[in-house]
Amino acid sequence: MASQEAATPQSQHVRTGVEAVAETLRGARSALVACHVFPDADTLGSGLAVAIMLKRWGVPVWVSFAEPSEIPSAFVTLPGARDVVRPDDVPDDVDVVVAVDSASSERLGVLASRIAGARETVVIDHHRSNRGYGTINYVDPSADSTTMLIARVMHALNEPITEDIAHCLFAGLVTDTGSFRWCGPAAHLLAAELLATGIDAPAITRELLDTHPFGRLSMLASVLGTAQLLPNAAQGRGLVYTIVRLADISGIPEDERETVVDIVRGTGEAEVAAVIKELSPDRWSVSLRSKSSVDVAEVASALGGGGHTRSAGFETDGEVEDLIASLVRELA
Ligand SMILES: [Mn+2]
Repeated sequence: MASQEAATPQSQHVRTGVEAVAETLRGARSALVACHVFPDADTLGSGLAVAIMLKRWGVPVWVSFAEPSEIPSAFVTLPGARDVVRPDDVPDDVDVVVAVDSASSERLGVLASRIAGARETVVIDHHRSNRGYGTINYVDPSADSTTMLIARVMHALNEPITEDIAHCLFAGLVTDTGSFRWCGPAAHLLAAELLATGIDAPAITRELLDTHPFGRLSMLASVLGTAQLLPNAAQGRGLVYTIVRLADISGIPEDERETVVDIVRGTGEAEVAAVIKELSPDRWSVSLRSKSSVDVAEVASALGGGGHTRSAGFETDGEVEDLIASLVRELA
């Protein structure tokens, strides 16, 4: 049967749902597990959990992400993180591509090119903007993290969630829910299941969310000192924003700037928070957060990005003043 399947071209029929994912993973002869660029704990936790399972089955598997070239230091203690390979080290002829937590194939960077050569592409994601670029799509925007969907795949497979897998799944769960501040009962139920395996949840959380280099303190001092409040923006509900310039993060890991928005969005006078990050001169990546009434996914989509209702983003070129003006316009 395997030799017949080897000749099968990319499937014509697109299938959806957890059972189709389970079936496809069962039939995988080799796999590339593709995480999104500038990976977070949800994409890496999801990818590493799938890889641990496939390895257990004896399936050759490579976990990779396109950018940056090194795994961020906060994630090196995730089980299997040291086996993550660079895109160039992934063989050309993998059987199945599994894309995790990536709303579009563009989010896979150079790894997106591997989809064309694969027999099947499995997309597992919880972003509402995901249109399903796989041959098998399991997209559920009601899930609080992609690792929740991975847990459901494992349940469908009757695959035991061992401590190493639980560690990976918890990493995505605790970070994407803001330490369980924005999530439903299913997230808490999964947390209970994962904790029962014996993982050290406080240590995992501390490593992922509460550990930063000393240099972050002066970065915050400079960045937060220039924050602006526009109380009339967003129909009078308020916008607070700050800019993180490249000079602000010199000497500290780039991913430290991702933590700025969590501080800025605590501003009581603003429904919407934005952190405008300088990627290169006149190239910006913008993180948006809202509290309760503004759909920032819609705002980000209008500006060329995407995301979730309360957490979204986009990238753009040009003068930062123009960027702020268009953001205010979209919020009006
Ligand atoms: Mn996620």
